[in-house]
Amino acid sequence: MRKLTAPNTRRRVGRTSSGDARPIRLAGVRPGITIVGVKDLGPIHHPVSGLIDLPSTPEEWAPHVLSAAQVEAFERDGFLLGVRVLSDAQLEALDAELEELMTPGHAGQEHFYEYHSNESEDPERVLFHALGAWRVRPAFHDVLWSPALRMAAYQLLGASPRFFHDQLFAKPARTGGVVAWHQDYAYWTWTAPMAHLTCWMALDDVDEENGCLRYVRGSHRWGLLERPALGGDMAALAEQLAGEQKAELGRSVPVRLRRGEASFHHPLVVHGSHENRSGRSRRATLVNLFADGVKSNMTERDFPGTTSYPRVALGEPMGGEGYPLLLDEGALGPWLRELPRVSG
Ligand SMILES: O=C(O)CCC(=O)C(=O)O
Repeated sequence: MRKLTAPNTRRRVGRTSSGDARPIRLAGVRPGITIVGVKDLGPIHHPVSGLIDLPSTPEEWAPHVLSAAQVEAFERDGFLLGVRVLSDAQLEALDAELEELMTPGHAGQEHFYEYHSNESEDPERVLFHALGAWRVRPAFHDVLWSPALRMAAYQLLGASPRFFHDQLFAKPARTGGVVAWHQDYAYWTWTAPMAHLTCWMALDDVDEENGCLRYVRGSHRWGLLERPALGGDMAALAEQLAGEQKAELGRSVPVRLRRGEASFHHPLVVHGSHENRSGRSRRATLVNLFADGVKSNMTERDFPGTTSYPRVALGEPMGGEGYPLLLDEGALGPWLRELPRVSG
């Protein structure tokens, strides 16, 4: 395990996989001495925090099932807004963990796939972006097993959902930066075929003032475009668009959500977000998923940055320790196939 250098000699408090606070072991007491990082939660494929209900019967799942109208809206628009996913207890735990995770040098930072304290290309702006929190702290680990997320993922993928990776995006009050217009699959072609989905969960109330996410309705039918730099020029993607598509970009839909609510989007839907000039922060956690059976398309020479993801050999199904199956259609029973879902 890679070790972190302790910034000072103070004892730090971390969380065990059961969610209890405990001191993180220090290998030394002087500045410059190493500390041993937190346990990697990645190999644990069940909730560990005590914050998650695990429904098993159709009756227990029922409150989390999307209606036929919601599934149709997703198919038509490429996104679905306003699904409550996170409980108050989860939100409280996530707040505490996120504050710690946003401090560079925190215990367990070595388990992130990517960690950018600031990915904004504008020196006046800040965009925190990190992938891998699920391996580092229990409440973020357990977000994957939130029942509303798992059921919506099944219905919107039309197949058993498998976890791909998570993301944290945080824009501080007043100085928060943009996320340039993009399509997610442009960064994910190292997994194929395209059968992916994103769940974007608000950790603050979000609206136009604090730089909420915005979707371009129907853009999931535009085909795959070149990927821009996420923290770069908001409008860079427009260079690839035809006139009517540019007009649609101008009519993008603001994703107004209450804290704890989520939106879901298709891997080709064009989305992005403006600066946060308000006095409120804008924090979010995302879970990216794909249908069970999606394969690794990763060759050695492509896709810089992907080497920090759990490795799956070219042509093999994405699975194993890094990619847990979140809902097994075969195991849950025939009632599941009667639910409204996109035709996979
Ligand atoms: O949070 C944002 O503004 C951007 C999110 C994003 O890029 C995504 O959902 O893929």
